[in-house]
Amino acid sequence: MKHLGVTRSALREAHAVITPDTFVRTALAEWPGSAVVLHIAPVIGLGARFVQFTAEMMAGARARESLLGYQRFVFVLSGEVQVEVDGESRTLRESDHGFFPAGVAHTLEARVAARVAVFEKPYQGAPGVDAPPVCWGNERENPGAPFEGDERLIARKLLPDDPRFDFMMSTMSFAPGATLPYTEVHYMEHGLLMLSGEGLYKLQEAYYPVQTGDVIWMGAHCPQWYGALGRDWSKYLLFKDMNRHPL
Ligand code: UGY
Ligand code: MN
Repeated sequence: MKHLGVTRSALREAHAVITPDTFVRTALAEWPGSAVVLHIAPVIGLGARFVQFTAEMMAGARARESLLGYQRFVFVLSGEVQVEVDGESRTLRESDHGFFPAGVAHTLEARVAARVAVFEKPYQGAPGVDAPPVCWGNERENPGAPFEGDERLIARKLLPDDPRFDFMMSTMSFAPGATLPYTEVHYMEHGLLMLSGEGLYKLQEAYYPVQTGDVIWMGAHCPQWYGALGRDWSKYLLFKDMNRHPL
């Protein structure tokens, strides 16, 4: 697939599929010593209101909070990361995740080489709504719930479902052959990372085979549907803006 410029990566006005053969490593001031693959940025297609990147941290690499004050969600894909925040110290391993509200100082230090999925967004406050707290969790310990009653499609919410948060992170796990119940169209955006398995994603009018490691951006109102293929469950990590009036 890498030869002659052939790739599954595709960019349209309201969606993108970005496959690992096309990843380009760059650097961010907050992540010295880490290679950063910045998958989704506001300049994509019709525009995104968040960023999604993968930080590839060498052992000993140290990162700090967003210098521009953005809130941040991190999900450890591999390795071990020591987090310091508010005088608390925690070791995050595979499938552990953490949320840091806007402006909260913290550090992330790779104890061994680590890969971390990161999502950042400017916080959108709302009158009378308190700021969200620091949160932790482990995706594998999260029991989740059937999505729209389908036992073969399990949704796990990785943040509290509460109006202090202006976005939700979740995983969606599909048994082979399970599908989203219908083609969704919604004003909220998604950033997606395929954590395991394979399937077929419908985005606008196109169908894409997708597999572990692929990233998808779905812009506002992008028609979207997924069906799982292969012999094993597939799972993706999903960002979605939530809880705020769009005007
Ligand atoms: O809830 C959602 O928006 C989710 N089901 N979308 C998706 O998986 N593309
Ligand atoms: Mn959706």
